[in-house]
Amino acid sequence: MNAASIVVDEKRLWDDLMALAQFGAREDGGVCRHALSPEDIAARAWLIEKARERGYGVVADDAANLFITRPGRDGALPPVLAGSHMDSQPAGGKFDGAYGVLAAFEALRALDDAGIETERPVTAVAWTNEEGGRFHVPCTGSRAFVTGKVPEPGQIGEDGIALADALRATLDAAPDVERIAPGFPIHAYVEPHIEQGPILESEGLPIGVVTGIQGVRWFNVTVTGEPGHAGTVPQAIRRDALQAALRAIQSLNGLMEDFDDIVRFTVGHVSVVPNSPNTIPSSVTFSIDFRHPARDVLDARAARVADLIAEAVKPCAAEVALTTSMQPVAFPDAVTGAITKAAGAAGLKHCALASGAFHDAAHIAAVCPSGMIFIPCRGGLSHHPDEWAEPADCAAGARVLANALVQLAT
Ligand code: HGY
Ligand code: MN
Ligand code: MN
Repeated sequence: MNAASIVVDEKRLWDDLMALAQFGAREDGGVCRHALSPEDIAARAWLIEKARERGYGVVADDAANLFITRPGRDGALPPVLAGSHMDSQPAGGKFDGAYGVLAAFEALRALDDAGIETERPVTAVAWTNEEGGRFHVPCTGSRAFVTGKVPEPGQIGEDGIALADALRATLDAAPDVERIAPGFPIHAYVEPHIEQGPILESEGLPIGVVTGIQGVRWFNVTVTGEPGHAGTVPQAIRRDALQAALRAIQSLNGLMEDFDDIVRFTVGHVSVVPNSPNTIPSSVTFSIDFRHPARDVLDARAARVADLIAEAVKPCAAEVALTTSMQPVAFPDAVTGAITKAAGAAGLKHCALASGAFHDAAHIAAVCPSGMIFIPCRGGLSHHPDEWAEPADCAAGARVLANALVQLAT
């Protein structure tokens, strides 16, 4: 039986995707499954049970990354990993992250069904807190795996709970899952994911072979002014933190201007204190998400952010913290080639494309040859309740993954 003939079970995968979407289901059809939340804990328990039904090994590390392993002929060899994340955006969809974890799990079952034995173990992984929706430093799990320790365990989530406490509660909820330290040798990593962009759908292609991921800089900015009565304090002496923040964002728009439309600059999170219509804002916190494929552009513009904000907010003050920095990554031929070969063997049209979104693969690429498989999503829409992928495309991506895993694990 060769890898090209692997058949995944489209219905089994689709049923799993719809079942996982129930954990944190929103009334509008989307998903809100914050990292380490009760919904995430329940989803993990659901997946652990399915893995045990198959006799796969299940372990979790200190960052609550979940590893589900199908044995290979030589258990001493570093495994090939495949997966993504199960946490979602607050108004997220059914497929971002979830597809990658379940496509990897389906690939393990497809290898069972095809009676294929690999040389190396093959492991499906669910990384913790990729999105950063609750704990604002994203990719907690994949960073922990690469560095050997949980990043910023003291960071406080949107709900006031510290990351370390949320991790402990999650791990304690599955006491029978063996615990390991973060990080172990892996041979290769493949992350299946929806494209979160329009290219594959507009080109009518079921598979994207991802060439790399653009770089990212996240900042957290706190502007401090003076509270006061909206009806009595003269404009001339106000230190209005919100007006100052608006000036800063306007200046940042100038810094991030790009006639080639390659720069991606977003202020997506703003909080105002005391957030009352008739009180002058005393403090405003806002996020900066800045992305670009070229490191020199990232470095040059990121270096100017703090000074530009300090000038723009006067007479208010500002604190600017760089909270996330991901360098652009290019995936090696060893993995992109295996994915391309797998797509060809499955008779699936495909193209090479870069990822505008970041993924755990951006970190894992630092410790082993990594790559990604994209499938189309409707209208390129993601980070939205209406996010959608077709069952046939979900299955096609899992089939390419299974074939690529056999190549990489043998
Ligand atoms: O923000 C991102 O690029 C990813 O989807 N979390
Ligand atoms: Mn994702
Ligand atoms: Mn996402």
